[in-house]
Amino acid sequence: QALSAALPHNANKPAEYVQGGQAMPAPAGVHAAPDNLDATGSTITEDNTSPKNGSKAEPGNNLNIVPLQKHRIDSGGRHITTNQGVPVADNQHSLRLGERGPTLLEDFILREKITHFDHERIPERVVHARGSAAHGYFECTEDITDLTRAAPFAAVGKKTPVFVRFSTVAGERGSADAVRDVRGFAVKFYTDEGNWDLVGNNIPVFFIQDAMKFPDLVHAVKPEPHHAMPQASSAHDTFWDFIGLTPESAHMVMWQMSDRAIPRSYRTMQGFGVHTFRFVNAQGQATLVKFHWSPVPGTHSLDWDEAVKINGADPDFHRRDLWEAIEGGAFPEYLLQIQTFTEEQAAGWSFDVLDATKIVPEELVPLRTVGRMVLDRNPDYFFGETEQVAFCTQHVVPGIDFTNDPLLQGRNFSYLDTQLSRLGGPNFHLIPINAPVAQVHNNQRDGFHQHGIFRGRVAYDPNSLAGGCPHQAGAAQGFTSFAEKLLEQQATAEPTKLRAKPEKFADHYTQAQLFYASQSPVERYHIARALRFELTRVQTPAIRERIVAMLRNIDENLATVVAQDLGMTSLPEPLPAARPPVASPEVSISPALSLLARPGDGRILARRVALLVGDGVDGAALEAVYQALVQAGAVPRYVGAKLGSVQSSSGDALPVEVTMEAAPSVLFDAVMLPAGAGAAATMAADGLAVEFVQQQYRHCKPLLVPTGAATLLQAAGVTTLPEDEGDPGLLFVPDDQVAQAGEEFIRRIALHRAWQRQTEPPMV
Ligand code: HDD
Repeated sequence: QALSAALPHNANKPAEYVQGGQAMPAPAGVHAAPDNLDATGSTITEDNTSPKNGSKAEPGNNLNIVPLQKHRIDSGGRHITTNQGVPVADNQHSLRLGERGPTLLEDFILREKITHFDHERIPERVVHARGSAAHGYFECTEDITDLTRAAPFAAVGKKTPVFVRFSTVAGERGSADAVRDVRGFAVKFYTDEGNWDLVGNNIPVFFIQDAMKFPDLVHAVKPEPHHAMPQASSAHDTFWDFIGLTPESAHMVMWQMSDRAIPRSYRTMQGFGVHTFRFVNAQGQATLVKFHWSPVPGTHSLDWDEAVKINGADPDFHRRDLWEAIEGGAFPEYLLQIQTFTEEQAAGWSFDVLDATKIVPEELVPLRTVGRMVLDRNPDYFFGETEQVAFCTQHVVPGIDFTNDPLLQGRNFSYLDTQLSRLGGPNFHLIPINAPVAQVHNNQRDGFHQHGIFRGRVAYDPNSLAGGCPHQAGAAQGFTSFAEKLLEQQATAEPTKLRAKPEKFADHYTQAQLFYASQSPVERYHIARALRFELTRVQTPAIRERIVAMLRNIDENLATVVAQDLGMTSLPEPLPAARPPVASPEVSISPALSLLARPGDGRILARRVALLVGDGVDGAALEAVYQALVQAGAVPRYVGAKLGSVQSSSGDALPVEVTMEAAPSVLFDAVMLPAGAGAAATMAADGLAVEFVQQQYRHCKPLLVPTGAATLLQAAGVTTLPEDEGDPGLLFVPDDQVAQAGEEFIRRIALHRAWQRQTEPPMV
């Protein structure tokens, strides 16, 4: 019973999850499925047709990407055919001259099959190759039509379908998920006025200020070209060489060394548009805007020691988490928050809003929530959707416009360009996942893999032969670039062609200082530890020293700690700063920059909880805690030494769902030690169980400890119990009260981690 309650549920794919002909109900507390879903789920029928061919997507009623439906293929009940639709009688044997003779060239079935296979790889993305994606919708929750005419914000309650791809940056397509890296957060809005791609990251700033440097940055962080190592890691000489010689990266490096770079889940990280963009309203008035995605479950990260081990235990950790959360109905949800300001306001600030290495502190311009995004459907086909989706920063819609941020301007060239080689030509917009919901009409023709069958003899504009169609939309309906006037001071210094940047860009340290100063003590410790790890792997002492010299411009204490950790006997001189930090910045402490500032909504949806079991456990107590966790939307698992079942103290069989060997400690967010002194004593003699508890403790996770299980805790080396010092992650419960402990355990799990437990070196 317990198991069936936890079975995967996805209201958007009723065809896959039916019981007795009925879609399974969503567990309590999760989002209800959108109400206008296509009842056929993922199953294609012959009469599925695409509204794209005929009608325009109805404004405000484009919740589902209905056009994708016609491309979904189910082969249930069908026979194999060739790509020409010819039924294949035998798919096991090639055509040969006698049983022991040569294979015949005539075998077109074999040749077609092998040829297709030989060509089934495409180039991986040059960066962000490793990623995972999901469908969902964006819902506008506040009227901002005074700021923008962009279609997703046309009315409160309007829903726009989205496809979101999360990624790491440096690793190759098959690399591990839990590496220390920036995460991509790319959102494609299928608006009824065309596609808008907001191609952001989980960090609000970037390493460089000008797109001109991007190939160098990427070459520095990717595996070194002579031996192609290391994979998916910035901990090597070329990366830190580049950083030490590129002081504008100082602010970003603080973020990258923080726990932001090892998120617990794609569901628990923020997203940022990074650049300053422009909103334009129906009257043509513009406002500058920064975009933030804030996860409803809060911002949570891993511990580095844990992340390293996860990459061995489950390299697909984040991909699996996203997939399972959606299948289980715990739909990832983010608020869209904006910061808006005028050119004049921005001109008065000590930093330049065109500089992608700077944030606009929330204390200076507060966040305003204008919408929410819910991811409620997994892709059907990884390659067809997640791999072939093509995000381009230049995909904007009326109401959204660019600024002159030199990084953004360069990106606007790069993304379309890269798709040409990645997806094989200029028609990648016809690949179903990239095709807009809005109709496409223009005079662009031909190219590899053209799908359209254009009618008529006119493919030019202006024309009279087709009545002038398709015709220009005009400023009221069509996209018009904002008629930007350069600010007075820029306009008077007569514009000339030059390769240079504005003066404020030269301040590289004020906001790096702001970030570091705003971190909690444990976050600062983790930054120092990350720098130690990365620089210890750097082989060239001069590169390490240059980084410490850079750190001295950020925080003297941080520089000292890192230098000591690297065995340096003296501190190098600080790097010369191109411009001294701002004497009195607008904001010098920003609590919002700490991960702890966003603890979440207190729910523990999709959190994985291990309940250790062995012979003699108190089955009734376990079952009660298990059910409480299921009710809270978590994913409990009975974890034991071997599959099968254990015998509870009352003689019942309790299923072992996973083993400690196949699903070690790092794959769980919390653990309940065995309820029952006998079971605990047996486990105390099992190295795997001891290690399981030890690592839960070391990684600061919540532990529910029935008093009878103290032996196992001690065997794990947890001898000085910090319960008296208020460790909120340690919950001791008398053996006879375990059955009632579920609720309290859930509260502790919602706190995520008891970081105060961490010692240097680790206590266990
Ligand atoms: Fe980029 C992919 C985010 C700077 C050039 N980038 C890519 C993706 C994300 C970002 C999330 C993966 C999209 C997906 O899931 O398919 N990139 C950023 C952010 C940046 C940034 C937030 C700084 C603010 N990127 C940047 C610059 C350039 C590029 C300055 C080039 C001048 N990025 C690319 C690319 C990629 C890409 C080469 C590789 C694959 C792709 O575009 O589709 O064009």
